[in-house]
Amino acid sequence: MGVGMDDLENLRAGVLKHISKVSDEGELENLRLRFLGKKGEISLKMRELGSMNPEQKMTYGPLLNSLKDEINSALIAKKTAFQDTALDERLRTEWLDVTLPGRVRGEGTIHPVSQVTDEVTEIFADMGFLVAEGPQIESDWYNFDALNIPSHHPARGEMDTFYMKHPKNSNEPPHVLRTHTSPVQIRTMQASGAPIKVICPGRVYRADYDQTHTPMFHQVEGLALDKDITMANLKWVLEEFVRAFFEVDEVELRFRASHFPFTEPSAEVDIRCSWSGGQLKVGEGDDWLEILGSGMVHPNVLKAGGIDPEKWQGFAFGMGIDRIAMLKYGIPDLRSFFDSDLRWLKHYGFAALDQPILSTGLSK
Ligand code: 2U9
Repeated sequence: MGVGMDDLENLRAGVLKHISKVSDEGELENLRLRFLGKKGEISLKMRELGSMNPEQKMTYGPLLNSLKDEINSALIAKKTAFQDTALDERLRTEWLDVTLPGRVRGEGTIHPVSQVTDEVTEIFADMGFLVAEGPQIESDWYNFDALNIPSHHPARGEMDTFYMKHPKNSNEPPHVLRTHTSPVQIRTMQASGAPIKVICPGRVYRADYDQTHTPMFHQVEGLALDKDITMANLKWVLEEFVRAFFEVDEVELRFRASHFPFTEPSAEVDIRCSWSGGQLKVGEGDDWLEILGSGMVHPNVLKAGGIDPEKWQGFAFGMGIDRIAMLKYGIPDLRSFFDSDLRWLKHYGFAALDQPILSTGLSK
């Protein structure tokens, strides 16, 4: 007979002592297996009950059961104590001072080109113009022929075009970096037909470099086609634009006859201004400042866009976004726009939430 009263008492004292001495949950689990696991000491003793007579069973059965319960409770109590200690330790070490001020992060600024593009877009949107965009690498046809600039036309030479590498043995003329955003209007005419009111802002490329020219710059061009659009509509739209853009009540525009292959008649547009004190004031003074080119769309250009010049007519205009940004915000050198100098951006850039609120007053 492997079970005696003293045995059980010794076993009990030994197990409880072991439990009291363990130092972590892993050791505690090992103890549980050692005493209560399938082949644990208590389990083996339980098994011995099978070979006892009924009287012994009556005595030792309940004793073993209560010893098992006692050990179980001691294990659980110890486990709970470990978990409480661990939680206390976490609460002591893992804390956060929610009253601390946040870390200040350097904020970027909106580039004047982006700001002015948004301003121009908002003003023309107010007059019902949609925005269209297109590829910066264009075929020779979209950049020149469609705009009434056939091969050997002198305007091709004047545009300082960047040509893409020509594929070997190709009879096609090379693609170009677009020299104006006009191809976007051709594509828009082809895609949507007339009537149309769009502006096309974007990057354009010409091989030129000095204080007022960079090989990449930004243009916005506009196109309005309908049955009865005239230069009077052009004049009104441009006046509204200049008034809203330069944020002045009165403006005076001067249309000077000019020549562009894509418009007939064509006009360059100047605004009345003064430069007193070196600062530009629009709408007053005796000076004139050229800000854009414009005209009535040439019938050949309408045809290239798939539009019948017998039915539709309209105006187009174009201006340099960088140029009007320089004028409005007093930035002297165009080259500085593309230097990525953070000090320049901090000085001339706009706060991210400084959304333009320019409008023609039409929607008020
Ligand atoms: C289509 C038809 C006509 C766009 C036009 C100008 C006049 C013009 C210059 C201003 C300064 C280019 O950035 S700049 O150097 N642009 O003078 N642009 S009319 O005429 C178009 C365009 C597209 C289908």
